[in-house]
Amino acid sequence: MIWKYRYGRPFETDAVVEHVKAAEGSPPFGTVSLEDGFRYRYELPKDAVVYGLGEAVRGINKRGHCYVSHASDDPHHLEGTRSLYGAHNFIVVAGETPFGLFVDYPAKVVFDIGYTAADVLEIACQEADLYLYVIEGDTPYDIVRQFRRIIGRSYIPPKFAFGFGQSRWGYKTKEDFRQVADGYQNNHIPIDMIYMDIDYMQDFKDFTWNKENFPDFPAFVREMKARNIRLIPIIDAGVEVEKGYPVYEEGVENGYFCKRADGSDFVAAVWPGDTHFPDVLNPEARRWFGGCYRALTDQGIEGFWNDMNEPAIFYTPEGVREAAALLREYVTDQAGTVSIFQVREALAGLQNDQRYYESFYHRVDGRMVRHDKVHNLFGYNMTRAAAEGFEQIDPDKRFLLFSRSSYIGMHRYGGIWTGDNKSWWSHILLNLQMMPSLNMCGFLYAGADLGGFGDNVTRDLLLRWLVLGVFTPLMRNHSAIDTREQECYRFERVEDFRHVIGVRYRLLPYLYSEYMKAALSGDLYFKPLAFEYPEDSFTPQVEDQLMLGGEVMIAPVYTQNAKGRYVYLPEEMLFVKFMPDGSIHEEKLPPGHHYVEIALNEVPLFIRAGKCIPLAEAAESVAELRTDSLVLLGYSGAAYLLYDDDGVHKDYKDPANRKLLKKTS
Ligand code: MIG
Repeated sequence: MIWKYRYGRPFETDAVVEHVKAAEGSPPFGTVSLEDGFRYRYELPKDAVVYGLGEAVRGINKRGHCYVSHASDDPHHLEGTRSLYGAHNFIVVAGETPFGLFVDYPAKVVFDIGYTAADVLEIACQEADLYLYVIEGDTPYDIVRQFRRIIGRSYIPPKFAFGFGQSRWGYKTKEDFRQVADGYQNNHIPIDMIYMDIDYMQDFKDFTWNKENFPDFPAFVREMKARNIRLIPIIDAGVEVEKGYPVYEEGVENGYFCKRADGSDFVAAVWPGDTHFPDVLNPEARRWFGGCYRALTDQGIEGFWNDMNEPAIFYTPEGVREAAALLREYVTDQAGTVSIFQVREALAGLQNDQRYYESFYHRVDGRMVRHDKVHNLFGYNMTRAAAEGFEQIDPDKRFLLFSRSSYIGMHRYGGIWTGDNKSWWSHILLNLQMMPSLNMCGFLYAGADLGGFGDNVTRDLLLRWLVLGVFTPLMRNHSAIDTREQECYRFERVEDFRHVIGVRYRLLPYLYSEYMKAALSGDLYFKPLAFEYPEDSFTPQVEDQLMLGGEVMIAPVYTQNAKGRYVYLPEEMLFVKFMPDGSIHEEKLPPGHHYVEIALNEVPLFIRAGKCIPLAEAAESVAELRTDSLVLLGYSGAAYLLYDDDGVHKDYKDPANRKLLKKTS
């Protein structure tokens, strides 16, 4: 059962695509006050778990802190961080009578989940112009599936996107990329993608490439593709202000950029210096910006990542002028009324100053809408622009696409990566805990920067993190410029990396099959244990294990110097370890708590009682993966429904895509 309440004049975000009849009166759970903006309040039952919020810090159970939906470019994902890049306003309160809430409101929303008062949930936003969806169901899992149905089918990437990808901020020339390709392939570490960060561009201009470093770009794209490697370029939100640059000229001429109050094009400085933001909330401008991706797809490019689309702003000319005036005053100020601390604040505060977001506008249905009122929709609509562009470029073909900033609704157009994490052990756990929450909000194609983006990686950290990454749909090693080099072949005993990533490819038919089944039926790929075992009163406490698809449980090691870990089994399971010598360790474990040993170079997983999973032979790329020689791993007598397709086109309904496999021995 779903109730839809309308308050004031909501902005149409297109997050929900299925018709839901408007409800009258007040919600069946909690109370709403419209006295001071919008305020929703609900008394939390003592042991109720609160799920959801997608991209956010802390545990799978969100209870006990305060979160703010406000797309933010923040590279410090700390316990106290309230806002990350995405705004995913869906939660499930899993008390005796479970229910879900979706706050469809595109500006800042505060979720106080037992922070101010331990047993009170309070959701607030500044203006009472929104839709509130209330979903009732038998279980939290059922509620999530109902929600997923109304927000529409999740994005489906091409199959190559389930391979392993290497990225680093700083790769610049053809030779840099060749070195990465060689580093992997000469060491026989599987790889399918190399990501191109901002340095491939001509002076950081979107939809260009550096002519000196890539004198024949399409030839280079072909060269890599012949090696089964796709190049995946980044696209930033800001378009450089430069006379003669076609994207700039077209945008200005047609009024496709965001405006200041006086109607002039808003200027924000990002990597290229001054830029304009494409007004992706305006359908016409969105169509235009989406069409720009053709400049690269025409060269053979088949995938992109959209960055800086909160949108991030280093500074604006107005901001700099103000800070400079303060500094000048400080220097000449005899009376000493301006302190050095004020100056420091002003300079540090130049980046992503809230005031910038209140000083530019979108044109929506002929009306000017101030950006901060719809802030959380920018990354969503930039990514929607790209996806709608691909639909024009080649409607039969799937493109790889993921974004840094997002809002629910974007899950239909692309995936996400979780932004600038760090090479910290705690961020492996954070990665794990975010995955089911993201899935609940529709984001199935997701992953973190494996090995960590900021800070310096160590070999053991990278290996342990990759073992989690084996299971995340997006499996990408990415790191920041000026950090320790993090490509797998940089470390001692590369055979361990070959093995761990190799296991990803052996499991790929299963992972792909489970992904597709989840996407096509609005289900979860990753689930908290409590969703599968609702009768088990211990499962709500499990914060470091996940169910994957219908057959598997994962429990990676995420602490340094550990030789293994404790794991909780709600039922008997087959404990499987992929050993570095290629053998597979199998051991039936009874329900309960166990300590399992897991060496750095072993990949563990658990198969549920009575189930089995398909396993391929090792391959070095998705293209080389053989699906005609699958073996089944797990309980004898078990059956597995395999989904497979060509990984390129969109004929998902073809009955030939589904095959029942039976494990006889
Ligand atoms: O200001 O393009 O999150 O993945 O490497 C930093 C450079 C801009 C932020 C992205 C990161 C990327 C980096 N970008």
